[in-house]
Amino acid sequence: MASDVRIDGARLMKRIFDLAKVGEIDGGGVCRLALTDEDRAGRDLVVGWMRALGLEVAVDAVGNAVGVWRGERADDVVMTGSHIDTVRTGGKYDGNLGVLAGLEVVETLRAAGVRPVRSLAVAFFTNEEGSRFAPDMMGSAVYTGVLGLDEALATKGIDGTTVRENLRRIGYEGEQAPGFVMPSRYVELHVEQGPVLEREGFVIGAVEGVQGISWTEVTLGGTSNHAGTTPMSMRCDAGYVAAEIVTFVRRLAHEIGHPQVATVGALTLRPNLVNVVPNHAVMTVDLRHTDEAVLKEAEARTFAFIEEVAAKEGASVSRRTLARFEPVAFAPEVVARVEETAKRLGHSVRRLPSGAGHDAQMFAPRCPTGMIFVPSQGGISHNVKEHTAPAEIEAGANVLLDVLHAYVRGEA
Ligand code: HGY
Ligand code: MN
Ligand code: MN
Repeated sequence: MASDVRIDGARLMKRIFDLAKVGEIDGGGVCRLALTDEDRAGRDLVVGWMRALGLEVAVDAVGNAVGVWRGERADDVVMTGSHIDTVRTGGKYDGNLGVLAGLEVVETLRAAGVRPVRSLAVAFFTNEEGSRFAPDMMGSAVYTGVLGLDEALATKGIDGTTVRENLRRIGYEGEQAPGFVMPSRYVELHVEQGPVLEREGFVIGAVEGVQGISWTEVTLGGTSNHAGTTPMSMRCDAGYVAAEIVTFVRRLAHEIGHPQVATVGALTLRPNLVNVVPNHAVMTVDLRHTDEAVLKEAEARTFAFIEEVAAKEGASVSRRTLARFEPVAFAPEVVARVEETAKRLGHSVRRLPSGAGHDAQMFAPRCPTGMIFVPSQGGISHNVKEHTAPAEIEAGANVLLDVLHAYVRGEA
C-alpha cells in the first residue's frame, strides 16, 4: 500500500541548520570531533529532540544513543540513524542528515496518526569518523559485536586520551549494553560524499554496499642531524622516507586504477624544524577498494615498499593497523526496495557502491540493511563547503520515510 505521507522539508532543514550551529567553523562547516565538548553539545541537542518526540531514549556503554517508538510488536525494531560526530573540516550533512531525517520520519508518521506495528528506532553512533580515535565506525562496530567494548574504551586517541575518559568527561558512558536494541532491518540516509550522482544527474542512490577500508599507522625512525653540515650520503632522514611513501601510494592507486584510492591524511615530523634532518615521522595510510583481493594486493605492495625504502635509508619502521574492514554488500531486497520507492516517488535513481565507510555496514551481517544516497555538490565532503540542495534532501528523506513506513506497517 503506497502512502501519500510526506516529510516536512522546512522542519528537517531547520534541525540540520540548528545542529550545524553546534561546533560551527568558518566557511559554513562544523567541527565536532568525537567525544569533545562540541560533540557533547550536539548529542545533548539531538537527545533533547528525541525526547521531545516521545521516543524512549537510552545510551549504551560506548555512548551510542537510541530513541525508540514502540509498536505493537515492541521488540521487532526497524532502525535508522547514522552519526553526529564530524571530521575537523566537517560539513553540515555527513552523518547528521541520516539522524535528523530519522527524527523527521518519526515526527511525520506520528502526526499522520500512524500506529506502528513494528517499533521504529532512530540512533546516533559514537565516533563514526574515526579521525580522533581509530577505527572509524567504532560505536556501531561495538554495537554489533564487530569490535570489543573494552578494546574500544581503552583506545587512545590522537591526543593521548582514551575513549573511556572522554565518554565519562562528557557524561555519555551509558548504562545499556551495546546492541541492547537489535533491529530486524536497518536503513540509513547519507550524502554520497562523491561525484557520481551529481555528475550523472541522479537524485537518489540505491547503495549496493561499502568498499573495503585499510588504515595503517606507520612510524619511521631516523637520525636528527644538522641540515647544513650533514652530507647527503650520511643522512638517515625519516622525512624523506615518509615522502617516498606518500608518492608511492599515490602512484600505486593510479596504476591499479579506479576504484582504488590511497591517502596519506596525517603526517607528523619531529623535531619539525627548518634546520634539522627529521629523526621521526608518523603517518597514516588509507587504502580502499571494492574488491578484497585487490585491496590485499595494494596493502602487500605498500608494506613491502615501506620496508624497502626505509632499509635503503637505514631508518627503522613500525606499523600498526588502525582499521580494517572488508567490502560489505547490502541486502538485495533492501537495495531493490530503495530503488523501487525512489521511482514510485518520481525520483531518478541508480545503484552504486559507497566509497565512504558507514554505520550501516556494521548491521549488514546482522539484518537486511541498505542505504539511500543523495548527491553531494561537486562531489565534495569532509570539507566545510559540503552541500546538498534542500530539494534533494527532501527527496532522500521521503524515500527513507516511505521505506521505513512500509516496514513499520509490518508490510515488508
Ligand atoms: O572514513 C570514512 O569512510 C568515514 O567518513 N568514516
Ligand atoms: Mn558519514
Ligand atoms: Mn565522514
